[in-house]
Amino acid sequence: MDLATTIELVRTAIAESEGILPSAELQIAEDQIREALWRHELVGGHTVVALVGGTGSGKSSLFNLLTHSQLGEVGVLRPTTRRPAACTWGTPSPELLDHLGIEGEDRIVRDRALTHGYEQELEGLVLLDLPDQDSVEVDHAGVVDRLVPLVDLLIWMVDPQKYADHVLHERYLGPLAARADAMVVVINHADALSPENLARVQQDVRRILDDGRLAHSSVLTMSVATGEGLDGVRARIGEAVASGSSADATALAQVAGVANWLGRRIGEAEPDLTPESIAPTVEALVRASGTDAVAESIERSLSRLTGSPLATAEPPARAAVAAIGSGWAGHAKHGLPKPWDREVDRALPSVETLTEAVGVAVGTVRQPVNRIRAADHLLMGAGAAFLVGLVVLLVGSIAGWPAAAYLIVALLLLGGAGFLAWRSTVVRSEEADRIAREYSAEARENVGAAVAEVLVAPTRDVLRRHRMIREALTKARG
Ligand SMILES: Nc1nc2c(ncn2[C@@H]2O[C@H](COP(=O)(O)OP(=O)(O)O)[C@@H](O)[C@H]2O)c(=O)[nH]1
Ligand SMILES: [Mg+2]
Repeated sequence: MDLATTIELVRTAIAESEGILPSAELQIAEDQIREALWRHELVGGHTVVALVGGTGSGKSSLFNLLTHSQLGEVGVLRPTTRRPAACTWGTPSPELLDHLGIEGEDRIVRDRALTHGYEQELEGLVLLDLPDQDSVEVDHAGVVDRLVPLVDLLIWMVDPQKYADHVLHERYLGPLAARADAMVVVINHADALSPENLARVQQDVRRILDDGRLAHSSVLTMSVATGEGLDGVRARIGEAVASGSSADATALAQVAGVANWLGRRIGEAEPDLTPESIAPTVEALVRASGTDAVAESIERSLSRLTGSPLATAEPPARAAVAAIGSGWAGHAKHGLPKPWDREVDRALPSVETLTEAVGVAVGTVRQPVNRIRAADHLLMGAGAAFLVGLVVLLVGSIAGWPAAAYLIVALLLLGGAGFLAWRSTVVRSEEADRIAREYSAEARENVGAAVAEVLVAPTRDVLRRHRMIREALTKARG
Protein backbone atom coordinates (compact mmCIF):
# COMPACT_ATOMS: atom_id res chain seq x y z
CA MET A 1 0.00 0.00 0.00
CA ASP A 2 1.27 3.49 -0.77
CA LEU A 3 2.40 5.84 1.94
CA ALA A 4 -0.43 8.38 1.53
CA THR A 5 -3.19 5.77 1.99
CA THR A 6 -1.37 4.17 4.89
CA ILE A 7 -0.98 7.54 6.57
CA GLU A 8 -4.65 8.34 6.08
CA LEU A 9 -5.67 5.07 7.72
CA VAL A 10 -3.31 5.50 10.66
CA ARG A 11 -4.50 9.07 11.12
CA THR A 12 -8.11 7.82 11.29
CA ALA A 13 -7.01 5.41 14.01
CA ILE A 14 -5.28 8.24 15.90
CA ALA A 15 -8.35 10.48 15.65
CA GLU A 16 -10.65 7.71 16.93
CA SER A 17 -8.26 7.05 19.83
CA GLU A 18 -8.59 10.61 21.09
CA GLY A 19 -9.86 10.78 24.64
CA ILE A 20 -9.05 7.12 25.13
CA LEU A 21 -5.28 6.96 24.77
CA PRO A 22 -3.19 9.61 26.55
CA SER A 23 -3.09 12.77 24.42
CA ALA A 24 0.66 13.15 24.89
CA GLU A 25 1.21 9.72 23.32
CA LEU A 26 -1.18 10.49 20.46
CA GLN A 27 0.73 13.72 19.86
CA ILE A 28 3.97 11.76 19.51
CA ALA A 29 2.24 9.41 17.07
CA GLU A 30 0.95 12.34 15.02
CA ASP A 31 4.40 13.97 15.06
CA GLN A 32 5.95 10.80 13.71
CA ILE A 33 3.39 10.63 10.93
CA ARG A 34 4.05 14.23 10.02
CA GLU A 35 7.78 13.62 10.02
CA ALA A 36 7.40 10.55 7.80
CA LEU A 37 5.19 12.50 5.40
CA TRP A 38 7.58 15.43 5.35
CA ARG A 39 10.55 13.19 4.68
CA HIS A 40 8.68 11.42 1.92
CA GLU A 41 7.74 14.71 0.25
CA LEU A 42 11.19 16.15 0.76
CA VAL A 43 13.06 13.32 -0.86
CA GLY A 44 10.42 12.67 -3.51
CA GLY A 45 12.06 9.80 -5.37
CA HIS A 46 15.62 11.02 -5.06
CA THR A 47 18.51 8.88 -3.88
CA VAL A 48 20.85 10.79 -1.60
CA VAL A 49 24.53 9.80 -1.67
CA ALA A 50 26.97 11.80 0.43
CA LEU A 51 30.75 12.01 0.34
CA VAL A 52 32.18 12.48 3.83
CA GLY A 53 35.63 12.30 5.35
CA GLY A 54 38.57 14.34 6.56
CA THR A 55 40.46 17.12 4.76
CA GLY A 56 42.46 15.91 1.79
CA SER A 57 40.86 12.49 1.60
CA GLY A 58 39.68 13.32 -1.92
CA LYS A 59 35.95 13.99 -1.57
CA SER A 60 35.92 17.05 -3.78
CA SER A 61 38.16 15.37 -6.34
CA LEU A 62 35.82 12.38 -6.56
CA PHE A 63 32.77 14.66 -6.67
CA ASN A 64 34.25 16.52 -9.63
CA LEU A 65 35.14 13.28 -11.33
CA LEU A 66 31.65 11.83 -10.96
CA THR A 67 29.85 15.05 -11.89
CA HIS A 68 32.25 16.05 -14.71
CA SER A 69 32.44 19.46 -13.06
CA GLN A 70 34.80 21.72 -11.16
CA LEU A 71 32.24 22.62 -8.50
CA GLY A 72 34.04 20.69 -5.80
CA GLU A 73 36.71 22.88 -4.25
CA VAL A 74 39.79 20.73 -4.62
CA GLY A 75 42.59 21.03 -2.11
CA VAL A 76 45.29 22.63 -4.25
CA LEU A 77 43.28 25.78 -4.85
CA ARG A 78 41.52 26.01 -1.52
CA PRO A 79 42.52 23.69 1.30
CA THR A 80 39.10 22.94 2.74
CA THR A 81 35.50 22.63 1.61
CA ARG A 82 33.44 24.82 3.90
CA ARG A 83 30.08 24.59 2.20
CA PRO A 84 28.32 21.48 1.00
CA ALA A 85 27.75 21.12 -2.73
CA ALA A 86 25.23 19.01 -4.60
CA CYS A 87 24.74 17.56 -8.04
CA THR A 88 21.37 16.18 -9.07
CA TRP A 89 20.88 13.75 -11.96
CA GLY A 90 17.52 14.68 -13.50
CA THR A 91 15.02 17.04 -11.82
CA PRO A 92 16.32 18.55 -8.57
CA SER A 93 14.23 19.00 -5.40
CA PRO A 94 14.78 22.55 -4.15
CA GLU A 95 13.15 21.70 -0.79
CA LEU A 96 15.59 18.87 -0.26
CA LEU A 97 18.61 20.99 -1.18
CA ASP A 98 17.33 23.83 1.03
CA HIS A 99 16.88 21.40 3.87
CA LEU A 100 20.44 20.13 3.46
CA GLY A 101 21.69 23.72 3.58
CA ILE A 102 23.09 23.79 0.05
CA GLU A 103 23.18 27.28 -1.37
CA GLY A 104 22.11 28.19 -4.88
CA GLU A 105 25.61 28.51 -6.35
CA ASP A 106 26.62 25.16 -4.87
CA ARG A 107 23.98 23.24 -6.82
CA ILE A 108 24.50 21.70 -10.22
CA VAL A 109 22.25 19.54 -12.35
CA ARG A 110 23.07 16.83 -14.84
CA ASP A 111 20.08 17.41 -17.05
CA ARG A 112 18.56 14.49 -18.88
CA ALA A 113 18.13 16.48 -22.11
CA LEU A 114 21.05 18.87 -22.00
CA THR A 115 23.91 16.80 -20.61
CA HIS A 116 26.12 14.98 -23.05
CA GLY A 117 26.72 11.42 -21.82
CA TYR A 118 23.93 11.65 -19.24
CA GLU A 119 24.04 8.58 -16.99
CA GLN A 120 20.46 7.29 -17.23
CA GLU A 121 21.20 4.66 -14.58
CA LEU A 122 21.87 7.46 -12.07
CA GLU A 123 18.50 9.20 -12.67
CA GLY A 124 17.33 10.70 -9.36
CA LEU A 125 20.75 10.67 -7.72
CA VAL A 126 21.68 13.59 -5.49
CA LEU A 127 25.43 13.48 -4.86
CA LEU A 128 26.69 15.62 -1.98
CA ASP A 129 30.20 16.87 -1.35
CA LEU A 130 30.20 17.60 2.35
CA PRO A 131 32.42 19.89 4.38
CA ASP A 132 35.51 18.22 5.75
CA GLN A 133 34.59 16.27 8.78
CA ASP A 134 37.65 17.58 10.68
CA SER A 135 37.01 21.23 9.82
CA VAL A 136 36.52 23.24 12.98
CA GLU A 137 34.70 26.02 11.13
CA VAL A 138 31.70 23.99 10.11
CA ASP A 139 28.66 23.05 12.19
CA HIS A 140 29.03 19.34 11.52
CA ALA A 141 26.45 18.31 14.07
CA GLY A 142 23.78 20.24 12.20
CA VAL A 143 24.78 18.86 8.81
CA VAL A 144 24.96 15.26 10.02
CA ASP A 145 21.71 15.39 11.96
CA ARG A 146 19.86 16.56 8.88
CA LEU A 147 21.66 14.18 6.60
CA VAL A 148 21.50 10.89 8.46
CA PRO A 149 17.72 10.35 8.22
CA LEU A 150 17.76 11.15 4.50
CA VAL A 151 20.91 9.58 3.19
CA ASP A 152 20.72 6.40 1.14
CA LEU A 153 24.46 5.88 0.88
CA LEU A 154 27.25 7.45 2.83
CA ILE A 155 30.64 7.21 1.09
CA TRP A 156 33.31 7.56 3.69
CA MET A 157 36.50 8.80 1.98
CA VAL A 158 39.66 7.85 3.79
CA ASP A 159 43.21 9.07 3.37
CA PRO A 160 45.41 6.07 4.21
CA GLN A 161 47.79 8.40 6.07
CA LYS A 162 45.19 9.36 8.69
CA TYR A 163 42.39 6.82 8.43
CA ALA A 164 42.19 5.84 12.10
CA ASP A 165 41.22 9.36 13.20
CA HIS A 166 38.65 9.69 10.50
CA VAL A 167 36.87 6.40 10.69
CA LEU A 168 36.55 6.50 14.43
CA HIS A 169 34.85 9.85 14.44
CA GLU A 170 31.97 9.31 16.85
CA ARG A 171 29.67 11.88 15.33
CA TYR A 172 29.30 9.71 12.27
CA LEU A 173 29.70 6.27 13.72
CA GLY A 174 27.09 6.69 16.46
CA PRO A 175 24.03 7.66 14.40
CA LEU A 176 25.04 5.41 11.52
CA ALA A 177 25.54 2.21 13.44
CA ALA A 178 21.94 1.20 12.69
CA ARG A 179 22.49 1.92 9.01
CA ALA A 180 25.84 0.24 8.47
CA ASP A 181 24.62 -1.27 5.22
CA ALA A 182 24.05 2.27 3.93
CA MET A 183 27.73 3.10 4.40
CA VAL A 184 30.81 2.26 2.39
CA VAL A 185 34.38 3.17 3.29
CA VAL A 186 36.53 4.15 0.30
CA ILE A 187 40.27 4.12 0.90
CA ASN A 188 41.51 6.73 -1.59
CA HIS A 189 45.05 7.64 -2.65
CA ALA A 190 45.64 3.98 -3.52
CA ASP A 191 48.32 5.14 -5.95
CA ALA A 192 50.40 6.40 -3.03
CA LEU A 193 50.69 2.95 -1.39
CA SER A 194 52.30 -0.34 -2.31
CA PRO A 195 49.76 -3.15 -2.87
CA GLU A 196 50.88 -4.80 0.40
CA ASN A 197 50.44 -1.61 2.38
CA LEU A 198 47.06 -1.00 0.75
CA ALA A 199 45.90 -4.50 1.74
CA ARG A 200 47.11 -3.95 5.29
CA VAL A 201 45.26 -0.63 5.55
CA GLN A 202 42.13 -2.27 4.16
CA GLN A 203 42.32 -5.00 6.81
CA ASP A 204 42.90 -2.46 9.50
CA VAL A 205 39.90 -0.38 8.45
CA ARG A 206 37.82 -3.56 8.33
CA ARG A 207 38.77 -4.34 11.92
CA ILE A 208 37.94 -0.82 13.09
CA LEU A 209 34.52 -1.03 11.44
CA ASP A 210 33.77 -4.41 12.98
CA ASP A 211 34.68 -3.07 16.41
CA GLY A 212 32.47 -0.05 15.79
CA ARG A 213 29.37 -2.20 15.11
CA LEU A 214 29.67 -1.44 11.39
CA ALA A 215 30.34 -4.97 10.20
CA HIS A 216 27.84 -4.51 7.35
CA SER A 217 29.74 -1.62 5.81
CA SER A 218 31.97 -2.60 2.92
CA VAL A 219 35.50 -1.31 2.28
CA LEU A 220 36.66 -0.32 -1.23
CA THR A 221 39.97 1.09 -2.44
CA MET A 222 40.52 3.59 -5.22
CA SER A 223 42.62 6.38 -6.59
CA VAL A 224 40.99 9.49 -7.94
CA ALA A 225 44.33 10.36 -9.53
CA THR A 226 44.65 7.19 -11.60
CA GLY A 227 40.99 6.17 -11.80
CA GLU A 228 41.81 2.78 -10.30
CA GLY A 229 38.81 1.39 -8.40
CA LEU A 230 36.50 4.10 -9.72
CA ASP A 231 34.21 1.57 -11.38
CA GLY A 232 33.66 -0.20 -8.06
CA VAL A 233 32.59 3.06 -6.42
CA ARG A 234 30.35 3.94 -9.38
CA ALA A 235 28.75 0.50 -9.21
CA ARG A 236 28.02 0.93 -5.50
CA ILE A 237 26.34 4.28 -6.20
CA GLY A 238 24.37 2.71 -9.06
CA GLU A 239 23.18 -0.01 -6.70
CA ALA A 240 21.91 2.59 -4.23
CA VAL A 241 20.01 4.38 -7.02
CA ALA A 242 18.61 1.11 -8.37
CA SER A 243 17.34 -0.07 -4.99
CA GLY A 244 15.35 3.16 -4.68
CA SER A 245 15.19 5.76 -2.01
CA SER A 246 15.32 4.37 1.48
CA ALA A 247 13.47 7.50 2.60
CA ASP A 248 10.21 6.00 1.31
CA ALA A 249 10.94 2.76 3.11
CA THR A 250 11.99 4.69 6.19
CA ALA A 251 8.79 6.74 6.08
CA LEU A 252 6.67 3.61 5.63
CA ALA A 253 8.54 1.90 8.45
CA GLN A 254 7.95 4.89 10.68
CA VAL A 255 4.21 4.90 9.91
CA ALA A 256 4.11 1.13 10.43
CA GLY A 257 5.75 1.69 13.80
CA VAL A 258 2.91 4.04 14.77
CA ALA A 259 0.34 1.54 13.47
CA ASN A 260 1.93 -1.23 15.54
CA TRP A 261 2.00 0.94 18.60
CA LEU A 262 -1.73 1.70 18.24
CA GLY A 263 -2.38 -1.94 17.40
CA ARG A 264 -0.95 -3.07 20.71
CA ARG A 265 -3.53 -0.90 22.48
CA ILE A 266 -6.62 -2.50 20.95
CA GLY A 267 -8.15 -5.95 21.12
CA GLU A 268 -8.36 -8.50 18.33
CA ALA A 269 -12.13 -8.21 18.07
CA GLU A 270 -15.10 -6.50 19.69
CA PRO A 271 -17.51 -8.42 21.94
CA ASP A 272 -20.72 -9.03 19.99
CA LEU A 273 -23.89 -7.15 20.85
CA THR A 274 -26.41 -9.56 19.34
CA PRO A 275 -29.95 -9.90 20.76
CA GLU A 276 -28.85 -13.27 22.20
CA SER A 277 -25.97 -11.67 24.08
CA ILE A 278 -28.25 -8.93 25.47
CA ALA A 279 -31.21 -11.13 26.48
CA PRO A 280 -29.69 -12.59 29.68
CA THR A 281 -29.12 -9.11 31.10
CA VAL A 282 -32.72 -8.07 30.32
CA GLU A 283 -34.00 -11.32 31.82
CA ALA A 284 -31.97 -10.85 35.00
CA LEU A 285 -33.23 -7.28 35.45
CA VAL A 286 -36.83 -8.36 34.83
CA ARG A 287 -36.43 -11.00 37.50
CA ALA A 288 -34.74 -8.57 39.91
CA SER A 289 -37.61 -6.09 39.58
CA GLY A 290 -40.13 -8.65 40.83
CA THR A 291 -42.50 -8.45 37.86
CA ASP A 292 -43.00 -12.21 38.05
CA ALA A 293 -44.67 -11.74 41.42
CA VAL A 294 -46.81 -8.97 39.97
CA ALA A 295 -47.86 -11.18 37.06
CA GLU A 296 -48.73 -13.95 39.50
CA SER A 297 -50.84 -11.62 41.60
CA ILE A 298 -52.58 -10.41 38.46
CA GLU A 299 -53.44 -13.94 37.50
CA ARG A 300 -54.62 -14.84 40.97
CA SER A 301 -56.70 -11.72 41.32
CA LEU A 302 -58.32 -11.75 37.90
CA SER A 303 -59.18 -15.42 37.89
CA ARG A 304 -61.33 -14.91 40.99
CA LEU A 305 -64.70 -13.26 40.84
CA THR A 306 -64.09 -11.36 44.06
CA GLY A 307 -60.56 -10.28 43.10
CA SER A 308 -57.63 -9.66 45.45
CA PRO A 309 -55.18 -6.74 45.74
CA LEU A 310 -52.61 -6.55 42.89
CA ALA A 311 -48.90 -6.46 43.77
CA THR A 312 -47.00 -3.49 42.31
CA ALA A 313 -43.60 -3.57 40.64
CA GLU A 314 -40.76 -2.16 42.74
CA PRO A 315 -37.44 -0.79 41.52
CA PRO A 316 -35.00 -3.69 41.77
CA ALA A 317 -32.61 -3.95 44.72
CA ARG A 318 -29.38 -1.99 44.30
CA ALA A 319 -27.14 -4.99 45.01
CA ALA A 320 -28.88 -7.08 42.38
CA VAL A 321 -28.61 -4.30 39.80
CA ALA A 322 -24.93 -3.79 40.67
CA ALA A 323 -24.24 -7.45 40.02
CA ILE A 324 -26.18 -7.48 36.75
CA GLY A 325 -24.55 -4.22 35.63
CA SER A 326 -21.05 -5.51 36.26
CA GLY A 327 -21.98 -8.72 34.47
CA TRP A 328 -22.87 -6.64 31.43
CA ALA A 329 -19.67 -4.58 31.73
CA GLY A 330 -17.70 -7.81 31.83
CA HIS A 331 -19.29 -8.92 28.59
CA ALA A 332 -18.89 -5.48 26.99
CA LYS A 333 -15.14 -5.28 27.60
CA HIS A 334 -14.31 -8.90 27.01
CA GLY A 335 -10.94 -9.10 25.24
CA LEU A 336 -10.32 -5.34 25.26
CA PRO A 337 -6.97 -4.12 26.61
CA LYS A 338 -6.41 -1.49 29.25
CA PRO A 339 -7.50 1.94 28.05
CA TRP A 340 -10.51 0.46 26.27
CA ASP A 341 -11.97 -1.44 29.20
CA ARG A 342 -11.79 1.78 31.19
CA GLU A 343 -13.57 3.58 28.36
CA VAL A 344 -16.40 1.01 28.46
CA ASP A 345 -16.71 1.54 32.22
CA ARG A 346 -16.81 5.28 31.71
CA ALA A 347 -19.55 5.00 29.10
CA LEU A 348 -21.77 2.74 31.24
CA PRO A 349 -24.30 4.22 33.73
CA SER A 350 -23.93 4.17 37.51
CA VAL A 351 -25.83 1.54 39.52
CA GLU A 352 -28.26 4.29 40.59
CA THR A 353 -28.99 5.34 37.01
CA LEU A 354 -29.51 1.76 35.91
CA THR A 355 -31.75 1.01 38.92
CA GLU A 356 -33.83 4.07 38.20
CA ALA A 357 -34.14 3.27 34.50
CA VAL A 358 -35.33 -0.27 35.27
CA GLY A 359 -37.68 1.05 37.96
CA VAL A 360 -39.27 3.46 35.49
CA ALA A 361 -39.44 0.73 32.86
CA VAL A 362 -41.41 -1.68 35.02
CA GLY A 363 -43.36 1.07 36.77
CA THR A 364 -44.86 2.29 33.51
CA VAL A 365 -46.32 -1.07 32.49
CA ARG A 366 -50.06 -0.53 32.68
CA GLN A 367 -51.90 -2.47 35.38
CA PRO A 368 -54.94 -4.46 34.13
CA VAL A 369 -58.46 -3.55 35.29
CA ASN A 370 -60.04 -6.23 37.42
CA ARG A 371 -62.99 -6.86 35.07
CA ILE A 372 -63.22 -9.48 32.39
CA ARG A 373 -66.21 -8.72 30.15
CA ALA A 374 -66.67 -12.10 28.46
CA ALA A 375 -66.73 -13.95 31.80
CA ASP A 376 -69.02 -11.31 33.31
CA HIS A 377 -71.43 -11.64 30.40
CA LEU A 378 -71.52 -15.40 30.76
CA LEU A 379 -72.18 -15.06 34.47
CA MET A 380 -74.94 -12.52 33.83
CA GLY A 381 -76.36 -14.95 31.27
CA ALA A 382 -76.44 -17.67 33.94
CA GLY A 383 -78.24 -15.33 36.33
CA ALA A 384 -80.68 -14.29 33.60
CA ALA A 385 -81.39 -17.93 32.72
CA PHE A 386 -82.07 -18.59 36.37
CA LEU A 387 -84.48 -15.63 36.62
CA VAL A 388 -86.23 -16.59 33.36
CA GLY A 389 -86.62 -20.10 34.82
CA LEU A 390 -88.22 -18.73 37.95
CA VAL A 391 -90.68 -16.70 35.87
CA VAL A 392 -91.52 -19.69 33.67
CA LEU A 393 -92.07 -21.87 36.73
CA LEU A 394 -94.34 -19.20 38.25
CA VAL A 395 -96.35 -18.97 35.00
CA GLY A 396 -96.47 -22.75 34.85
CA SER A 397 -97.83 -23.04 38.38
CA ILE A 398 -100.56 -20.49 37.57
CA ALA A 399 -101.38 -22.30 34.32
CA GLY A 400 -101.40 -25.61 36.17
CA TRP A 401 -98.72 -27.53 34.20
CA PRO A 402 -98.21 -31.18 34.88
CA ALA A 403 -95.38 -32.17 37.21
CA ALA A 404 -93.31 -33.65 34.36
CA ALA A 405 -93.27 -30.30 32.50
CA TYR A 406 -92.03 -28.59 35.67
CA LEU A 407 -89.27 -31.10 36.00
CA ILE A 408 -88.12 -30.73 32.36
CA VAL A 409 -88.14 -26.94 32.46
CA ALA A 410 -86.39 -26.90 35.84
CA LEU A 411 -83.65 -29.29 34.61
CA LEU A 412 -83.13 -27.36 31.37
CA LEU A 413 -82.82 -24.06 33.18
CA LEU A 414 -80.58 -25.45 35.87
CA GLY A 415 -78.39 -27.11 33.25
CA GLY A 416 -78.18 -23.91 31.14
CA ALA A 417 -77.40 -21.69 34.08
CA GLY A 418 -74.84 -24.18 35.42
CA PHE A 419 -73.12 -24.45 32.04
CA LEU A 420 -72.90 -20.67 31.68
CA ALA A 421 -71.53 -20.31 35.20
CA TRP A 422 -68.89 -23.00 34.52
CA ARG A 423 -67.89 -21.37 31.21
CA SER A 424 -67.52 -18.05 32.95
CA THR A 425 -64.91 -19.45 35.38
CA VAL A 426 -63.00 -21.13 32.52
CA VAL A 427 -63.02 -17.96 30.43
CA ARG A 428 -62.09 -15.89 33.46
CA SER A 429 -59.09 -18.02 34.26
CA GLU A 430 -57.94 -18.11 30.62
CA GLU A 431 -58.25 -14.36 30.36
CA ALA A 432 -56.46 -13.85 33.66
CA ASP A 433 -53.64 -16.00 32.39
CA ARG A 434 -53.44 -14.06 29.11
CA ILE A 435 -53.48 -10.68 30.83
CA ALA A 436 -50.79 -11.77 33.26
CA ARG A 437 -48.65 -12.94 30.34
CA GLU A 438 -49.25 -9.67 28.53
CA TYR A 439 -48.11 -7.82 31.60
CA SER A 440 -44.92 -9.91 31.77
CA ALA A 441 -44.22 -9.38 28.08
CA GLU A 442 -44.71 -5.64 28.35
CA ALA A 443 -42.47 -5.48 31.41
CA ARG A 444 -39.78 -7.39 29.48
CA GLU A 445 -40.19 -5.09 26.52
CA ASN A 446 -39.87 -1.97 28.67
CA VAL A 447 -36.83 -3.33 30.49
CA GLY A 448 -35.38 -4.36 27.13
CA ALA A 449 -35.84 -0.81 25.86
CA ALA A 450 -34.18 0.58 29.00
CA VAL A 451 -31.25 -1.81 28.62
CA ALA A 452 -30.90 -0.86 24.95
CA GLU A 453 -30.80 2.80 25.89
CA VAL A 454 -28.61 2.87 28.99
CA LEU A 455 -26.39 -0.21 28.54
CA VAL A 456 -26.25 -1.27 24.90
CA ALA A 457 -26.11 2.11 23.14
CA PRO A 458 -23.14 3.50 25.12
CA THR A 459 -21.33 0.17 24.78
CA ARG A 460 -21.99 0.17 21.05
CA ASP A 461 -20.52 3.68 20.72
CA VAL A 462 -17.25 2.63 22.35
CA LEU A 463 -17.04 -0.62 20.40
CA ARG A 464 -17.76 1.17 17.12
CA ARG A 465 -14.69 3.36 17.69
CA HIS A 466 -12.67 0.30 18.59
CA ARG A 467 -13.78 -1.44 15.41
CA MET A 468 -12.98 1.59 13.23
CA ILE A 469 -9.47 1.74 14.66
CA ARG A 470 -8.95 -2.00 14.34
CA GLU A 471 -10.15 -2.08 10.74
CA ALA A 472 -8.10 0.99 9.78
CA LEU A 473 -4.96 -0.54 11.29
CA THR A 474 -5.60 -3.92 9.69
CA LYS A 475 -5.85 -2.23 6.30
CA ALA A 476 -2.82 -0.02 6.99
CA ARG A 477 -0.74 -3.01 7.97
CA GLY A 478 -2.13 -5.26 5.25
N1 LIG B 1 47.75 11.17 -5.59
C1 LIG B 1 46.50 11.36 -5.33
N2 LIG B 1 46.06 12.57 -4.99
C2 LIG B 1 44.78 12.75 -4.76
C3 LIG B 1 43.89 11.68 -4.83
N3 LIG B 1 42.64 12.15 -4.52
C4 LIG B 1 42.77 13.47 -4.26
N4 LIG B 1 44.06 13.83 -4.38
C5 LIG B 1 44.58 15.18 -4.10
O1 LIG B 1 44.47 15.40 -2.73
C6 LIG B 1 44.19 16.76 -2.47
C7 LIG B 1 42.93 16.90 -1.63
O2 LIG B 1 41.87 16.48 -2.43
P1 LIG B 1 40.40 17.03 -2.21
O3 LIG B 1 39.55 16.45 -3.23
O4 LIG B 1 40.37 18.50 -2.04
O5 LIG B 1 40.09 16.41 -0.82
P2 LIG B 1 38.92 16.79 0.14
O6 LIG B 1 39.46 17.69 1.16
O7 LIG B 1 38.49 15.51 0.75
O8 LIG B 1 37.82 17.42 -0.64
C8 LIG B 1 44.07 17.40 -3.82
O9 LIG B 1 45.33 18.03 -4.14
C9 LIG B 1 43.81 16.30 -4.77
O10 LIG B 1 44.29 16.53 -6.07
C10 LIG B 1 44.36 10.39 -5.19
O11 LIG B 1 43.67 9.38 -5.26
N5 LIG B 1 45.69 10.29 -5.42
MG1 LIG C 1 36.78 19.12 -0.34
